[in-house]
Amino acid sequence: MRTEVAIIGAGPAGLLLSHLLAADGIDSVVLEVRTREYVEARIRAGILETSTVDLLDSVGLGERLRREGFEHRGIYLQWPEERHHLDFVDLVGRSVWVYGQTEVTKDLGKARDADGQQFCYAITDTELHDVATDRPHVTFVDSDGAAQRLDADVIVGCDGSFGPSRAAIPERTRQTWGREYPYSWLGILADVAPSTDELIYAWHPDGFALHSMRSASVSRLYLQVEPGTDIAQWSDDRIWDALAVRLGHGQDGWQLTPGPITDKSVLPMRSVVAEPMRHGRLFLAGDAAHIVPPTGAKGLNLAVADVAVLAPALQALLRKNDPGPADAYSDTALRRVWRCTHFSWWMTTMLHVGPDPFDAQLQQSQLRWVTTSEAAAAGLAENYAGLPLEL
Ligand code: FAS
Ligand code: PHB
Repeated sequence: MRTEVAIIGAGPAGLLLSHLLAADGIDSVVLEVRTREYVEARIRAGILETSTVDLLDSVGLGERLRREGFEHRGIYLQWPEERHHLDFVDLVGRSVWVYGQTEVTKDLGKARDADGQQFCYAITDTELHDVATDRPHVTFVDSDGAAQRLDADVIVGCDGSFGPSRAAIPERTRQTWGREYPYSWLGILADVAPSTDELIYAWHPDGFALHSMRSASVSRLYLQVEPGTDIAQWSDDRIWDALAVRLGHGQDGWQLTPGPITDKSVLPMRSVVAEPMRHGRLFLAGDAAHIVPPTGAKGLNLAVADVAVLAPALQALLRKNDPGPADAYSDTALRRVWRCTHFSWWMTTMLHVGPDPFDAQLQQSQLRWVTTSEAAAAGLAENYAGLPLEL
């Protein structure tokens, strides 16, 4: 098999990259270890920044998003006895959209099918070869058990935090920064109408809680729990009771309405940044290069921003023989990666409680500052809703 760009991973980064490359007439093959059904059903992110929505719109992927998604002006920050709305539109002129990553992935898959995109799902034994040469290739075993080789001009690792691409960059040239946060998120999906019009991020002595949503009849909520929490220890009643306490049920007449939980999982909280995001003819995009804690709703949006910069760089390299943008890709992408890594850390450390009461005092002061100072609120709004695709 031969193609111009071999894309490893059919998550948002890989699918959107293949779509952007096709718009420039560049051929790609997408390789994916899971089945398509599994990838499209994987419950993950829920918030799209303005830049992401504008990009999806520009490539014909905004219609269902704008029909079925929810445009939000901002978020609520909450702590015991207080709840404050930050209006991003008033603060920085940008809104955010609630539209599940599952839906983005389905929309991308449908658009790629219409384009005749070549996919290889349910593969195994993915290996990258000769990435430092101008004739790189990928070997793998296809879903029929046949050994395959895909020759390409370029390989892009969009294979997430556990894929092989990051390790294909030699140790001697790779630098990785990381932080494990001392807490995890217990996330639930529930068949119940959201009890709020916009997201509530709540600080509470018992722990952080977040009320998000997926539709008018499906809510998405999270609780701070200990790392390594056994989900079996959390009955549905215990989850709803903890959410009610932390989100302020009964405060100023507000009620949290529980409902049937249809999915629950525990998500570790960590930051990872791997530099560089390019080695020879191998480029990394999305979670393959960086992981952020979901508190800032940045993961999916960063993956989009990476490929929005990478696609034109590959077009310049492969169509105009201009290596400049590709040579600049890693530094360009990493400026936004580090900005989002900082913001995700800032939101996470502001809202998650730990054993030290001094930290709790700092957090409450920070929350009061962000909800009373327009300058501080604009800083949060700019990072949450308003970053341009390229910094
Ligand atoms: P993805 O991980 O989505 O896609 C990588 C793809 O590569 C996967 O389909 C994988 O199967 C495939 N792959 C891996 N190894 C391979 C191999 N050897 N060969 C071929 N294919 C291979 N972000 C938020 O903003 N908010 C959230 O609430 C949120 N929740 C999350 C919950 C979980 C459990 C996880 C893991 C992540 C969450 N994220 C969240 C972050 C998430 O949305 C990512 O940022 C987003 O999926 C990034 O997209 P990709 O870079 O495409 O990586
Ligand atoms: C979600 O809806 O899954 C979500 C929203 C905002 C976050 C994290 C997750 O910060």
